[in-house]
Amino acid sequence: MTETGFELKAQDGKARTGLLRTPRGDIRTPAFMPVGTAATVKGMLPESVRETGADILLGNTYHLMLRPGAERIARLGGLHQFMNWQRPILTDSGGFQVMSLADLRKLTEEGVTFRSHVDGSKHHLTPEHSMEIQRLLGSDIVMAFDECPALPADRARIEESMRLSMRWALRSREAFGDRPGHMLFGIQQGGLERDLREESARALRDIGFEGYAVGGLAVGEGQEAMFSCLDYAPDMLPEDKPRYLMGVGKPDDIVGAVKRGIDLMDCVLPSRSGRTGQAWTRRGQVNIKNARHADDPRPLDEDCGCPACRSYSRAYLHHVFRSGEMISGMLLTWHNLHYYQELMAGLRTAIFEGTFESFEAAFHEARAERDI
Ligand code: PRF
Ligand code: ZN
Repeated sequence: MTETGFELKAQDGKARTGLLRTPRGDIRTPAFMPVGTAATVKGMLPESVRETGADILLGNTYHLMLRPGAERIARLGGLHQFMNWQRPILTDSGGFQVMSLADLRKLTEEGVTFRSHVDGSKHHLTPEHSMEIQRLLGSDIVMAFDECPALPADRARIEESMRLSMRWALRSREAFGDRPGHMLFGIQQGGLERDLREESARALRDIGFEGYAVGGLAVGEGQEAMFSCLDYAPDMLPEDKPRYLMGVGKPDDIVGAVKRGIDLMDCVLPSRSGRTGQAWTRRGQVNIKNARHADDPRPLDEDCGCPACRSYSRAYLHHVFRSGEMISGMLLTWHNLHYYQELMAGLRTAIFEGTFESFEAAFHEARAERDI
């Protein structure tokens, strides 16, 4: 069987580019993972997601355990087969989604008890159960089970939560064991407290993982505070392993995170905002709902090669959005995912060529023009 592994190819400042190898294909880093929560990237065929340039998707333990159930997906050949995506899949472990989506949550040392947001049924999730569900799904990159407090929070709450997450990280490692071809990632917590981030990183390094996530950011602290934390947090994690910033972010968050040594990211933003009429382009954000697009024959972005920009006008995109037509979300999601993947490709090339600084300057400059 093909081994998994992480190969760094070049570094420019703290920014890195490389390849994360899995038996289901290589992931070019820095990488953006589109979110396929319910076994679909909403509004996109898997082959279209691939056409945008994605090497890997993110799936969710929480949603899939509730509906249609991990055992059912396993019986149907696993998540890749079920959703018709044969490339790598990373699954989040469920704790974060329980805390943000489920009802009547109860947290103990053992795990978390909650009621489903779908039908109110009662469920229990522990590190061991999360590892079993992610195994049944056939996930290539499995996330350790953790807990993440929203910010701002008291230091005492952040400290207690981080230590619980580190005990759960050890239980996740023990339950996952050694599964050739699959990887387990630990998740650093500790809020914006540098010493807690260090304690968390040390605990994770002692356990040993195939990759490391920076968790607990983009939960209400704002970009400036997040960047201050990213100025040191990734440096605490092993240099020779991939570093994943969970749930981030806007295009400028991504550029800033990569600059600080992050290799993997995921966010619902390009797909979700596509469905609400928001487009992301190199010239900034476009709200296609706006009446000023109603007579505009130009494409969304003259420089974009996606189907929405190649074949349709802003006037058409405006019309189908206003009419509530399904193609509106499909076209804007395609465009947004295409834009995100082009951004990642640009970052990888810039790091490889040692031109990150000028790439970053051009990125900010183009957005400042705002002719849209
Ligand atoms: N932990 C897990 N998933 C997450 C987060 C986390 O801290 C975040 C925080 N941005 C997003 N998704 N398991
Ligand atoms: Zn486009």
